[in-house]
Amino acid sequence: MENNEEKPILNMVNDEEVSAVHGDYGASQIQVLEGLEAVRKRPGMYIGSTSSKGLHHLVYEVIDNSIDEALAGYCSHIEVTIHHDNSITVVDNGRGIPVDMHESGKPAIEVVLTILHAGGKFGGEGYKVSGGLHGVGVSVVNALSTCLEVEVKRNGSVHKIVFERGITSSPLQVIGTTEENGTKVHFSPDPEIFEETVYSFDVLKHRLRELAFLNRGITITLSDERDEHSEVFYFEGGIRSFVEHLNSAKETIHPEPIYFSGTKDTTVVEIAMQYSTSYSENIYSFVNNINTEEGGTHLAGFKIALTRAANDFARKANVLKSSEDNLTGEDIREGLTCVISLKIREPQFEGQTKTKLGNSEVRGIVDSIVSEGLTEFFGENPAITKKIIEKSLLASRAREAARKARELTRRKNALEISSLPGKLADCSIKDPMQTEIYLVEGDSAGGSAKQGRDRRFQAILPLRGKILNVEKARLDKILNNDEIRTMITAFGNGIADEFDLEKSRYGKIIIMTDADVDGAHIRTLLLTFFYRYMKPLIEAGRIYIAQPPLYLVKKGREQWYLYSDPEMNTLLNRIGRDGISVQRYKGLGEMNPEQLWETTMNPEGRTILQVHLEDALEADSIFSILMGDKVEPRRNFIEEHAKNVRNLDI
Ligand code: 0RA
Repeated sequence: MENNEEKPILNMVNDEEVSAVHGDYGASQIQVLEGLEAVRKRPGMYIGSTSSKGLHHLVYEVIDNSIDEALAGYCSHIEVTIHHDNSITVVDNGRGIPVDMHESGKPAIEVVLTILHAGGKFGGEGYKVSGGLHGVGVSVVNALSTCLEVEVKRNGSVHKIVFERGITSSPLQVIGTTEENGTKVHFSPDPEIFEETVYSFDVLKHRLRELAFLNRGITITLSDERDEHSEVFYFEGGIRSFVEHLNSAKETIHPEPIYFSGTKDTTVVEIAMQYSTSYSENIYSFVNNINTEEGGTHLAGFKIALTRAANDFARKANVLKSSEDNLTGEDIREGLTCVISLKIREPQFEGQTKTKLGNSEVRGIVDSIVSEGLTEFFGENPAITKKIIEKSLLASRAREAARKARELTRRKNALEISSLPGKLADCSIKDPMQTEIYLVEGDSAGGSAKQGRDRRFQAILPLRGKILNVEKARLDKILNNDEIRTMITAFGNGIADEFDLEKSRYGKIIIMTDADVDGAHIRTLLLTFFYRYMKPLIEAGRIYIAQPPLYLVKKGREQWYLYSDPEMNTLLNRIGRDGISVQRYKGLGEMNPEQLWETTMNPEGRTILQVHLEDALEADSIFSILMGDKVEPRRNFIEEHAKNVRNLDI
């Protein structure tokens, strides 16, 4: 998949089928059919998966071609429509896919749509930005659609061609005249291929908005015919607007994002950055519109340059005395939100998920563009720069205090005979892969859980009251919080940059709180803490949420536990209300140890929800909104999501 060899896309089809479709056929047709069949046999190889993710990937694959047209300067508008039947239309006003005859004897458009990677061979030089991680081209979308129709407006005519499961069913013909240029692709994902064929407006919206941020000046429209609504994404400021959006729930320390850009040879670099009063670092880097989650040379170049420029300024301004150590990069990045976007000719993607940029020349290019840009900005904006440096100094002092606090915790642990917290009821099995720890709200529920558990593999840690909101505190203060220290010791992994997944004392960490607002709040506080300081636990899928029942329903000798209001309604509708008694559980404490075991803790019958970190960008924004300083975004978020709240108990 990595090479750009021309690969045909269908495997083996009997001769009758071939001639039925093509009439006369030659070797090249058979090749096409072989290639298509390969895509249909192993779709995961080409689009990652056949889940909902793969389904949405089809849309990105088509749009990427339109974005390429835009980057080449020929396209300004892209319209995406989700139809009633979950088919998709993408319309752009680019040059239109070429329709002239190709040397194979087929129209170029037919080659583009039936041969893998053929797109770039028809003048699509520029930056082949396409492809997200897969970048296989529209021919793959064609192979995986029951029907795909393309209309091209080009050279004064409207041309149309239709395919079924990748095979040409109606050859290219002219169906009208036009003054315009552009391409319209309509496709219906094949339910024989995809496990899920329903499109999510929100998922598409997220990526389309991101593309509009990353490619300034393009207008992208997303319309949903299923409920007749649409949104338009156009950002005058490009990645500056992106940073403003990311910081919308944060208190910023300077009014506008700092922005600079530069081009070296064929590499285009753009950076927008803005500091907020928060304590987290949020840098998102993109190469050819792909989120380079694992970083790489561009990110390294940025960090080196920022650290150097900030220290230079601090020394010159005498904020940092000659006797004092340099500020560390981490100190300087505290509270920084930054988007780095590169467009490069031949990106080398490395790493586990192929999202780490490997091109070594890029490090120096980004370093020099950032150095130049920042030195100029710092020189022209001394007041803002002082604020940034002062914040870094505070971060540096807090880091030193945190180091001492950590050392103290470590030494104390080494001295104490049993270093585990007294509140922890540990399990007897030591192999972490077999064990789990319940974080339980309150001492009384903690008591029930301790009695109800299977002590061989289940540990219980009762948490008293609300834990600290880590969104509003630096590490030194966080380490002084009892509940948090207890968790760190019990888990055994350490925290922040010292976190080590290998040292886990438990395989699962299960949050068990009451099904009311307080419980939800405690759960969010815990998740915020894990997200900011123990992220690998979430990434490894080790964090779970227990699902205690909401109701106990009794009728005669029978009884049922119900876990949601819809379940309750179904039950009431089916059996009626006669002769039944309903007990609404207000808190875990109302259950006796046996009930708690039976309904919530016994692996044989319980349901636990695994916490996923699908999209760090989204997660960061939600935690900032829910836990940060600004009231307005929080109110908006809650209003917007109130309809999804299942059991609000105030
Ligand atoms: C190949 C070559 C050229 C454009 C395209 C493909 C193209 C593909 C798609 C898919 C959706 N929209 C598209 N727009 C363009 C270059 C054409 C030229 O040189 O005129």
